[in-house]
Amino acid sequence: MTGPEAAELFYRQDLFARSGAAPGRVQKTLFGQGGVQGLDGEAHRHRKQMFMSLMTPERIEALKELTAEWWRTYAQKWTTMDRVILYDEVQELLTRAVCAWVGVPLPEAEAGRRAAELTALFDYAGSVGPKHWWSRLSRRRCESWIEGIVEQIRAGDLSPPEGSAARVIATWRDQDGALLSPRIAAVELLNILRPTVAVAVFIVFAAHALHGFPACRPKLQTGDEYPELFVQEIRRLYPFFPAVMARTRHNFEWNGYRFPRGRRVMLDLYGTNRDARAWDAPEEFRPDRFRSWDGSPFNFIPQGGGDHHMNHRCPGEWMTIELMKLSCRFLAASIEYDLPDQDLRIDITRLPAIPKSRFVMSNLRYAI
Ligand code: HEM
Ligand code: MYR
Repeated sequence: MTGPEAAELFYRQDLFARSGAAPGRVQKTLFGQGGVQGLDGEAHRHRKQMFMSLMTPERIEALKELTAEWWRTYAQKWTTMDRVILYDEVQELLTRAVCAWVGVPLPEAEAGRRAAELTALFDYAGSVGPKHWWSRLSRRRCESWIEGIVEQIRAGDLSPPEGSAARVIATWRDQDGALLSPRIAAVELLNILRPTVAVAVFIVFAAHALHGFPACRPKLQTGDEYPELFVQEIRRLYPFFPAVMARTRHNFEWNGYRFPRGRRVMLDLYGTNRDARAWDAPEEFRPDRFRSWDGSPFNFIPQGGGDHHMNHRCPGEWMTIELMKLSCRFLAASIEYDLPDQDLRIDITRLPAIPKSRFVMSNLRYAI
């Protein structure tokens, strides 16, 4: 299904459920089993509250400060390198920032390996063959790593700060008053670590757009308003999370279509964001269109639609926007770089789609 009207239908909980909706291969890589994505009704709302409680302005501000610090450290390192592959570097940078933010210790010697494993969960989730198996293996490794952390917290051997995601999740009680099993707590903590590293995809898209639309660069260097417009247009137009899935709860009819009970239904996020019923010149990159966007929860849904608390809409949406704004400003205002010859075309044969070259920069200049 595609378009705003279909999106509104898809988020009706009397008609659609999430339990058993995600294919097994996606659960064994991207999502994990037993996490919030597959819950319905009251169990979902209670678990969702755990995520939403981590998204206060103060907590998001703390993540921004940590991330800005790592941008500065990495930029200094990049000035000494011949070629910087932005996609790979930003995965590692975000891994360091988000581990510190959630309260998971990341020894220096492990940072590269953990970044690669967290990346494999989303970067190869849509692959088949050896990459798919590497994604599954990474899921097992990530879950045992984080399960160990949860157990250390519960045993009192590790004490992450009050309000940090590791502490909130390790001590969260489900509706029946029981702690989450260590495995499910790990799946949920990974539901924060993995997608935060995945913001690297959007940051590479932002670098790509800065190159393709150079008139945007000076506007990102000054003022507070433009970065938000620019970031929203990137989230609207670049291809990332293609579709979400649910299952019908009953037989019903809608707009002349018959929906049999138990049928798997996909909502096209990518197409809805470019639907001509909601957007003028939908294929054009025009950040200014967001000055007059109506704020509908169903026409602009790169991270799902509906309500953040009541539906499955992404709880990390504000975090994503803030991390992107910060990163766009840094790319536009704090560093200068050249682009060596490379293939910048977006490779739409992979999931997520990224520029074929992974965005290579050279001769990077950074004045502290
Ligand atoms: C759910 C996209 C970043 C945590 C979702 C959904 C999408 C999505 C499409 C499903 C919506 C639905 O089923 O209706 C993205 C994209 C991101 C991103 C493209 C960019 C990298 C984040 C971040 C977090 C996060 C930074 C960190 C907290 C989650 C969780 C869910 C979710 C926990 C499940 C929510 C639920 O089932 O109620 N995301 N997300 N995501 N996202 Fe994100
Ligand atoms: C997340 O990690 O939850 C957010 C970003 C991940 C995007 C991954 C895109 C590939 C999805 C493959 C499964 C598609 C299901 C229709």
